[in-house]
Amino acid sequence: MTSPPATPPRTLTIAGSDSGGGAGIQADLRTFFACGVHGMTAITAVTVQNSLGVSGFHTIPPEVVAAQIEVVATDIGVQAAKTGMLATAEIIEAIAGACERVRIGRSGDTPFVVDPVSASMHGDPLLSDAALDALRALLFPMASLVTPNLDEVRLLTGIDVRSQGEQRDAAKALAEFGPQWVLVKGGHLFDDTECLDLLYDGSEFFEFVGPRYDVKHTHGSGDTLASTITSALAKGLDMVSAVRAAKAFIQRSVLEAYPLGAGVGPVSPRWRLPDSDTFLLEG
Ligand code: PXL
Repeated sequence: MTSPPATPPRTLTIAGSDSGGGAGIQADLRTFFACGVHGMTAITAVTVQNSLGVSGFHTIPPEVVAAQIEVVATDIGVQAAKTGMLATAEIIEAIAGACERVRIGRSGDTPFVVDPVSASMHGDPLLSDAALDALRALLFPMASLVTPNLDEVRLLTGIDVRSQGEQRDAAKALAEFGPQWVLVKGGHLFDDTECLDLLYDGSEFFEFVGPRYDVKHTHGSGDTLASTITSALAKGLDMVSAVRAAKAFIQRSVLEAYPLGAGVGPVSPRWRLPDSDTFLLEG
């Protein structure tokens, strides 16, 4: 008799659903799968969305968001968690309470990646203005890592980053809110020929430089990066190694992005599954 497969590391995404399958929960789950971890979900909101943008969303009651976190953590266990679209201050308060109770985050023992998603790539808001305060005050101090892009940096700190020097200033300002690590993603510095992601632990900077790809289809790239880092942390990598591995993973996934609908298509981790095109056809 062969022994049953071992249980993989478990990861939890606390995020919104994208009906178009490009970003949010859907991007997180396929990234978790491609990274060899078991993905679980606490859904915060259901967006009405296609490749052209978000036309509306419906939020889940805060106590239901909290309950999703608590039931999976107490039964299945969580080796690392992440957040995406959180929508409202009330949902953020419920998440902070639930994560505290099940020891997700800095005061517990489970790494916690907070991706401060504020808007879709088309500019549709995914977080209320009132929720920015809750994000900074309640979730940032619990975070092992925060992963803002430059639009989110501007909303969170007021710093309008135009250069790599200002990227450092932003990292320092974000560290003041209490996360253990800050990753300021430079993807939106469109004039730079390279793409610098800057990691900071409050004293030391680590630079991750990659090529800037001129691609149209980048939907879900931030979610995919954060869920790859979460998967790597769940597997026991240290933060610098996790970010390095995730940067390589997202670069390849951006190159594999495909067109979808009339708008912007998603980045794709399908390259991790080499025979997925032919498997079902070979019989
Ligand atoms: O990529 C950020 C993001 C996260 N979560 C949801 C989204 C988006 C962007 O559109 O729709 C649900």
